[in-house]
Amino acid sequence: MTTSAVSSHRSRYILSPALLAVLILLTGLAAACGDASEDACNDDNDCGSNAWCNIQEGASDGTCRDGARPGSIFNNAPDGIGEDCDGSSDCLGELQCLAADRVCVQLCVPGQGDCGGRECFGLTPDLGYCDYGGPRPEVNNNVEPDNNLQPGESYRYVLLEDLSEDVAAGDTPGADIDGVAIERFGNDVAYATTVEDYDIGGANNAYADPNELLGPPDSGCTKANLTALGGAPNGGWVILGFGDEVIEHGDYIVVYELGPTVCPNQPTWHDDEVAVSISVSSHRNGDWVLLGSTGTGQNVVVVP
Ligand SMILES: [Ca+2]
Ligand SMILES: [Ca+2]
Ligand SMILES: [Ca+2]
Repeated sequence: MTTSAVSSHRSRYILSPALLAVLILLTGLAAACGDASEDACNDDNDCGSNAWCNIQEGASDGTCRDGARPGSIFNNAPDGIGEDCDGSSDCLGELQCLAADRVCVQLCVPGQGDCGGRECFGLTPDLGYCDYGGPRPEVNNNVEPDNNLQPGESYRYVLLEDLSEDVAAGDTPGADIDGVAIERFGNDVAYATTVEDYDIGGANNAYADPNELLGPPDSGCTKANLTALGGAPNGGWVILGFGDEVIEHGDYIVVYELGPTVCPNQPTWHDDEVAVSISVSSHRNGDWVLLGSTGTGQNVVVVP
């Protein structure tokens, strides 16, 4: 990667961890408080994390509407919920394939009551999925990670789940990730060394090799040496290992997702939202602990 790209990455870590945490919190609040109603849009990415783009049939653009995109399950496709899937193309209507369980689910916004009386299991504060009658999800966003550890166990694996609906973005559908780091006291102490499991899709995805996620970021903020996860509708998840390095309380997980946050020299790129979980296990159905998600203006999550 180029020297200038290195300095743009490194300059972010002059911030103290405490200040960075505050900035992350403020970024989240700003997103939560934003009112996207009536903003012009071409797709959901134009409307932020808690709104959707309403385009009338035959029109080329539309207006943002707050909240989750209305699902179609209550009027025409109820039998798709809970069915097995490998990617969201296997699911009916606007149902999405939940990577952790490989079943079709309806997305929802926690607390908005948009699951028709069923519970909305939150993946992030702004996004979740409606209870589909299966086993309680193993991704738990309400625990202290350290409380989940048995004696002798350590968190060693990171699960990234693409939350982006940006699947029509040419040959890089979904989140565009150069590398993943464990950061401690302002330094990247380890980069991913192994791809344990993955589901990366997208019919036109020219960047589907998950090995591009390994090692230090090397894209130089160009369209190279990256993995496009494919977007949530195409599966879009990967489990990475870090060799002997363990993930500790107070660490940051840094996702080098190629967008304006990581690459200020690319203001037209998108920051794509990615859910980040950790586990002691490399198994896809392991006991994953959701740390949070990256997205607009933010490419790190904190290990509490
Ligand atoms: Ca992309
Ligand atoms: Ca790379
Ligand atoms: Ca991106």
